[in-house]
Amino acid sequence: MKSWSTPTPAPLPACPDRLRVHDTATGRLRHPGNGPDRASLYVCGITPYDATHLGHATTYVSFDLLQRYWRACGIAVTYTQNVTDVDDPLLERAEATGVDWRELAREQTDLFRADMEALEVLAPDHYVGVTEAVGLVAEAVAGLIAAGLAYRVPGTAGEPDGDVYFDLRAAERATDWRLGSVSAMDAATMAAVFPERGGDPDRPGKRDRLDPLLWRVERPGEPAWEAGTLGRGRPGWHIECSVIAREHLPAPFTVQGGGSDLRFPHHEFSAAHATAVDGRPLALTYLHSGMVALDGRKMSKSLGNLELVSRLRARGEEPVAVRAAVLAHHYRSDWEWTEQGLEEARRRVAAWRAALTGPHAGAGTVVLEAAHRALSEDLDAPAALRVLDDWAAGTLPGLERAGDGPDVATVAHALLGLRLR
Ligand code: 5CA
Ligand code: ZN
Repeated sequence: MKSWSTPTPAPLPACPDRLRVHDTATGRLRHPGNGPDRASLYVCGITPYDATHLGHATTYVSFDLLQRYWRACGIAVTYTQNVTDVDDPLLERAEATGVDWRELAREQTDLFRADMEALEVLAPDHYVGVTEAVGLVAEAVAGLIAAGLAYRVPGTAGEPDGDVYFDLRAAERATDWRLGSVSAMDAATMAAVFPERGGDPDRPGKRDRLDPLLWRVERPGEPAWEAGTLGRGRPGWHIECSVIAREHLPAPFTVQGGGSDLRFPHHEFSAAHATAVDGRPLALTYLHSGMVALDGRKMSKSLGNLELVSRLRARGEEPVAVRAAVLAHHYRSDWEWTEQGLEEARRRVAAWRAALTGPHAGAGTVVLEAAHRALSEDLDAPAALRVLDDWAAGTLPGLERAGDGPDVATVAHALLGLRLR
C-alpha cells in the first residue's frame, strides 16, 4: 500500500559505523550488521485502530534513529513495515462502533501516515498491508503442512474444522530454531504471556499449548479469502510478518524491531515460521523498544489510557517538541508520558533554536561527531540530546574547531529528525 513521505535527510560527512545494539536473542550488545554498506530493517506496524498513540510513536521514532544512524554512515537501508489491517481486535472495534473494518483500517492508517510525517519518521520502502499478502501467506502455510510442520485441528463445539497450527516441536526437530531462542524467555514466562498476547493455549486438538495459529478458517460474518486446499479463511498473526519480511527483504535481514511486547510470542514465532519455510534465520538481530505508560499503566488500546499524536498536534503542539520528549528516554527503557516531559522538551527545543543564531551555529561537525558517538552505543538518544544542550550552552568540547562542515540545524534534522528551522 501507499507509504508516506518524509523529507530525505541532507547528506552528512560520513561517520564510521561503530554501532552496537542490545540484541534480545543473545542478551548482548553487538554490531547488528550483515555488511559494510547495506542494512535491512523490518519493524512491525500498527493494527490500525486508536492510532497513533505515544507508545506507537515511540517505537517508530526509536527505529527511525537506527535508520538515520545508518544513513549517516553511508549505509543503504531497505526498510519494510506491515499494517495488520485484518485482525481480531480490529474486527471487534469495527463491530462495536458499527464501522466497516476496511473503512476503520483505511482511516486509521491515513492518520498514522500523517502522524509519522509530522514526527519526521522516515518512510518504509515497502509498506504492506496484511490484506495484500494473504496469497503468499496461504502458500507458506500449505508448504508447512506438506513439510509436516503444521497440522489442521478438527472442529469442536463452536469451532469449525480446519484451523491450521504450527507444530513447534516438529519445527525444533527439523530446523535450527529453538523455542525461546529469539525472545530469550524461560518456559514459565512464555506460558504466562502467551494467552495475554493473542495465544489460545486451551484450544482442543493442539499438539502443544504454545503452538501458534497459522490459518483461521472462515467464521460467519468474518472476512475470508479463498486459499485452495486451506479453504476460505485468513492468516494467523506471526506468519504474516514472516512472509512480508521474506518477500521484501534479504534472508536473513539485519534488524527485526518492535516494542518489547512483541518479543514473545510474535517475534519468536515469526522467526520460527520463516526458518521452517526456508531453513534460514529471519533476522540477524532483534531489537525491542520499551513500553510507554500513561497514568501508571502501559498505554494501550485495550485499557484506553491513550495520548494521541493527533490530539497533541490539534492542540497546537509542535511535532519537534513531541519528538524531543520521546528522544529524552532511552529506547529500551519503560517510561511514562507526562505533560512535564513535554514542557521540558519544548524548553530544550527553544534553547537549541536560540543557539542557532549564536556564535556556535556552524559547529555541525563537532555536534555530529559527538551525537553519532552517543548513538553508536545502543542508540543513546538522551546522550545525543545532551550534546545539543551542551552545544547550546557553549560547553561542548571542541566547539572552537567549528570548521566549515554542515550547520547544527542540518545535523539535528538529518541525524535525530529534529526540525529546528
Ligand atoms: N500490528 C502488530 C504488530 S505486527 C502490533 O503490535 N500492532 S500495535 O498497534 O499493537 O502496536 C504497534 C507497535 O507499537 C508495536 O511495535 C508495539 O510493540 C508498539 N507499542 C504498542 N503499545 C506500546 C506502548 N504502550 N509503548 C511502546 N510501544 C508500544
Ligand atoms: Zn509484526
